[in-house]
Amino acid sequence: MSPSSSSSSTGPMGVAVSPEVEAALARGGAVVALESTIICHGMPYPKNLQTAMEVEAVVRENGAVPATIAILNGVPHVGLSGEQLKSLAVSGRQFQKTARRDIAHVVASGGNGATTVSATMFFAHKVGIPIFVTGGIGGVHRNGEQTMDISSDLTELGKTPVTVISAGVKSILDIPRTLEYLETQGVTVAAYKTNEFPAFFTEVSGCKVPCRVDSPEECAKIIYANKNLHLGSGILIAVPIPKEHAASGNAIESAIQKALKEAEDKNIIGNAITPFMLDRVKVLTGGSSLEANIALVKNNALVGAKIAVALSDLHQ
Ligand code: PSU
Ligand code: MN
Repeated sequence: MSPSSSSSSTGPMGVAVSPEVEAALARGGAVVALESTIICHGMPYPKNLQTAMEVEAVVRENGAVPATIAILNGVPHVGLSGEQLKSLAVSGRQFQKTARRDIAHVVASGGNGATTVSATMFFAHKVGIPIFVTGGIGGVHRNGEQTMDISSDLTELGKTPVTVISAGVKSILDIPRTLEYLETQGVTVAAYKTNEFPAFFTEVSGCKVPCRVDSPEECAKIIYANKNLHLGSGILIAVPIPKEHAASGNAIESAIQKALKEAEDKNIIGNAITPFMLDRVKVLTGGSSLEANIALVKNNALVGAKIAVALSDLHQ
């Protein structure tokens, strides 16, 4: 299925913004950016389409306009039509996973790109969207001190003033080092209604964060201060998985530990480790990791939309 162009026109920045998103931005309304790697590479069809549509619906129900971001036929799009969303979901891995380093190449070759957190932040900032919701961000991989496998999501957070709402990072990564790296990059890391940084499928990681926030309004004030001072860096708001899904989260966590041991025994390293881990975790949990993943993304969308509304109110 090849993506079709929508009524969006490509603006002077070479980015096509949908009419709905453009209108919301013009009136200073609440807009929430959403990434597309999670659709094309993170979930199977048709669950990915169903989730993408539900996440957009949650954003709308809470008073904000969703802006899913992807590169279609070489043109970065901010805000997708239902038809475009479907094309992404059906195409899946045919859309190239596009981080910051891949953007120029995908655009120059007229390709189709599913944007990761780093690339989505870049485009969100370019068009003036300050809030971005996802499931989990990339981080420092285990043994990252040797492999130097550190996600460009972390450097993007250091240099792009967009607030990312996520459920923390998966424990297949090195969470303490991920937090150290974010500190080095000058990223404000806040945990939502908790003192601990969550580990995606579970509420706990054993890592405390210095900043705790308890309401969307409190988050909005931090974002406002960051903007007023021209700090130029991003903010990560870590929202724990909802309690009712954390039980299955604990089972998933033990599957992760088992898969990590298997990877070590089999000496699986480098870029083979993430696909190996994700596949093993899915098999070992009988697919329940996917359901927990969907639940936490929708919860992040709810919190993110409320933050976007609170921020827009502060600006009025
Ligand atoms: N973590 C998840 N789910 C995801 C990703 C990360 O729990 O889908 C995706 C996001 O798009 C993120 C990217 O930006 O993977 C990070 O990839 P890498 O580690 O190659 O930087
Ligand atoms: Mn990497």
